[in-house]
Amino acid sequence: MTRREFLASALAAPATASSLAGWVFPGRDTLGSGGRPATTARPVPSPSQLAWQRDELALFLHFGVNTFTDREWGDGRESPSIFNPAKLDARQWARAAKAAGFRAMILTAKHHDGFCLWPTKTTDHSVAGSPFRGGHGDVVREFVDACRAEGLKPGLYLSPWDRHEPRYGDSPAYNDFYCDQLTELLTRYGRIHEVWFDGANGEGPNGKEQTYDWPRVWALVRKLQPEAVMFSDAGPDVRWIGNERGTAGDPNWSTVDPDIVTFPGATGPKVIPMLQHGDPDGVVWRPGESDVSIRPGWFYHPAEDARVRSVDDLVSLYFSSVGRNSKLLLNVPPTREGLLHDVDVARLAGMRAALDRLRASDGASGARISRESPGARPPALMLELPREATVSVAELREDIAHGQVVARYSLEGRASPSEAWQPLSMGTTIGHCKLDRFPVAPIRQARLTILDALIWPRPVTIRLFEAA
Ligand code: FUL
Repeated sequence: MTRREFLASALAAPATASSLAGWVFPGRDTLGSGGRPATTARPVPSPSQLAWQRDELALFLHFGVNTFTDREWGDGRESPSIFNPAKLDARQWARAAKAAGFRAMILTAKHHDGFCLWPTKTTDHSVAGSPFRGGHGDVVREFVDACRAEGLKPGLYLSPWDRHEPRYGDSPAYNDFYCDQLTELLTRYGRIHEVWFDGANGEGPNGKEQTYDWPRVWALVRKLQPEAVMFSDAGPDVRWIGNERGTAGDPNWSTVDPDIVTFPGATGPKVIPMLQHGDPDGVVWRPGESDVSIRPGWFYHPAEDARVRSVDDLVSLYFSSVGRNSKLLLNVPPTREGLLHDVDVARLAGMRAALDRLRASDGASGARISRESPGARPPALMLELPREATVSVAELREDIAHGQVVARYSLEGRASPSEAWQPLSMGTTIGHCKLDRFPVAPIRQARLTILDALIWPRPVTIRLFEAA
């Protein structure tokens, strides 16, 4: 069946000073949220944050000694001699990612076991002590080169928690060690686009206690790679979405109150809600990244070859992450050979094909767009399709370069002007991308109404698709 896409771009309402006068969205005491006047500047993304979000899809690669021990968390006592991915081909990873429409890849340069995938001067616990490429290998180098060769942006994960390094727990000494490792990674390999700080710590009550120096770490990254975004529970540039299921909150604001989650691994009753939903009144722009694995584990386990997510499942992940104003960081772990598994590669390709089919246009996208009535309050937008269509997916986008403001909307459709409007979907936030699925409805006209917004909304882009 053909999938048709309608309605390229549409205007919700102009944001002029005069159009703001006298209009208050229901439930807001002024046009600004939380009592702020509408003219108060709201947070907007930095150029790096904007580019990061527009990439929409990044591939996560968990790879290391766990790949060879069949574990998820190594204990740091693994011998480097077990690391020998005989057919490692980072170009194969990059080609699969690119073909599936991913724009970035993030590699675990070091996981909690402390084993380093690059020949570091900071420890012997690295590829330099392994049989890989005769002890002269550098997985980080091959990864970065492969990214560049395929036009993908490289990112690196450097686990703060380190179960091998004896200095872990001697806070100042380990912080020096950790910053030395970061310095190597951020000075040897050219531009790195994302630095990933994990919040996990499984030391337990009698374990080692390490106090990280996050201000120092973040300042070091800023100095060495000013255009990289830093990920952690606490950002500072992009935040963890609060679960590892690939599901962003609804609503999902890209702004947060920075006083709720102040360091990676922070706990407290307000932490997960803030990560999941953000805060419309938050003073910091810190969009959410949804990390999830294509398999049950983060690392490759042969026993999970039959448990790779289906194409439908991957498409659902796209809807619940990218389609909720988040970014999808999908983990696809290399095998012991150093290759992405055929099944995983096929599922990635299937996901791409399904998303392309969804978005494919048959040339029927010449819908007319009109304001329902000039100066409509609340702002509404009417769309005239060139013919009747059975739509079941809507894609809405705010231009987040100017911030995020829509708090609630409704989408309706009808087959002819003489009929009553029927609800298609209701939603809260839109942000960079909002995807709604709804029961197939034959319509000729559609109407988007912005029911609530922090300030008067700028143009919203609408597209309607036939999903099946
Ligand atoms: C978690 C880690 O403990 C997992 O092993 C994995 O790296 C995941 C992405 O983050 O906190």
